[in-house]
Amino acid sequence: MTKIARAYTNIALIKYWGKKDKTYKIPYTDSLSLTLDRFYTDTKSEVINSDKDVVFLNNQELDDSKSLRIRNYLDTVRKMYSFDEHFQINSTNHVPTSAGFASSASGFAALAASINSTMNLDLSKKSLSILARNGSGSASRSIFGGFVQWHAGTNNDTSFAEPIDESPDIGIVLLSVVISKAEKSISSTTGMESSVKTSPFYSNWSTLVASELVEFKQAIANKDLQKIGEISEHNAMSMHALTLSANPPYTYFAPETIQILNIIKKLRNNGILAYATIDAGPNVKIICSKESVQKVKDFIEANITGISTVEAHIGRGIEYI
Ligand code: 2P0
Repeated sequence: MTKIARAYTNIALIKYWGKKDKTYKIPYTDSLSLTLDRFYTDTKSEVINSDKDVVFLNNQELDDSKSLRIRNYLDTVRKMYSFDEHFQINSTNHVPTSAGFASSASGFAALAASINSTMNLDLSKKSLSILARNGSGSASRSIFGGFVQWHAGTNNDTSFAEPIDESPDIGIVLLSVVISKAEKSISSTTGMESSVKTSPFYSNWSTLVASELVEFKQAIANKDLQKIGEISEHNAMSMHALTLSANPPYTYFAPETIQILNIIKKLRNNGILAYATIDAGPNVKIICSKESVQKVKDFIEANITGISTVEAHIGRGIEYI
């Protein structure tokens, strides 16, 4: 029987922002993420007697334009593993758009694992990470659970993710504050390209990531959640500095984004553990401890109207069910 591949999404705490090679999605720097338990994609792929792939997302067939990225990806997979079969893909996203998380990480990780299962490729997790990265960079990290490092590498064989600690006992909780469900106006792919080409600060990004990675891994080993929070917030703000310093400048921040950042600072001044990270959109994800999360949630919900929060914990790597 064809198995369903399940992949959880991840949040980068040391961000990936910029590609050295667009074809293979080879980044300029390593990145480090936490896989989350609440949000995942289930994907099943069946071989069909056709020369065109068919893609269903949440039980709805995608039209040609919407399925193009996935069909192009399947062409890449066929070329990499030298087979000709085409598929019907059935994918269900349990990444509520309302949670403010992108689904490309879990989506491409689940798709890579599903093809691996259907075609009996018997890939190692490393090869699976390489395969997922060809779909979307951040998907390379969703193969593993817990804290994961994506090694930038220099080519298709050397750019893959590896687990640092798949079940860390650190008490980290991620609170996602949803400001906007609207589609982002600048895709991460376009945003990255613009920062790489035009930000005068881009050359400093690699140096910063290299030193923050060392500190971050030490903080994981020391189970130092406050340090993890501090580095994550600084790294996220530095990534967003690469958008504001691009030419023409752009930002993913909304007015409420800044409002929440100020609240987080206020909470910290009152001794409550809370640090922000923000991806390519306006929503803020707050790094909390088991002890602080309820206080953070109550304070945010009481002080800002029109927002909702979703809590997530450490998630596992790829599963076949
Ligand atoms: C990350 N982001 O490390 C960074 C931080 C958003 C901000 O990876 O072009 O969908 O498909 O490789 O992985 C989002 O971009 O980009 C992302 P592609 P992806 O999670």
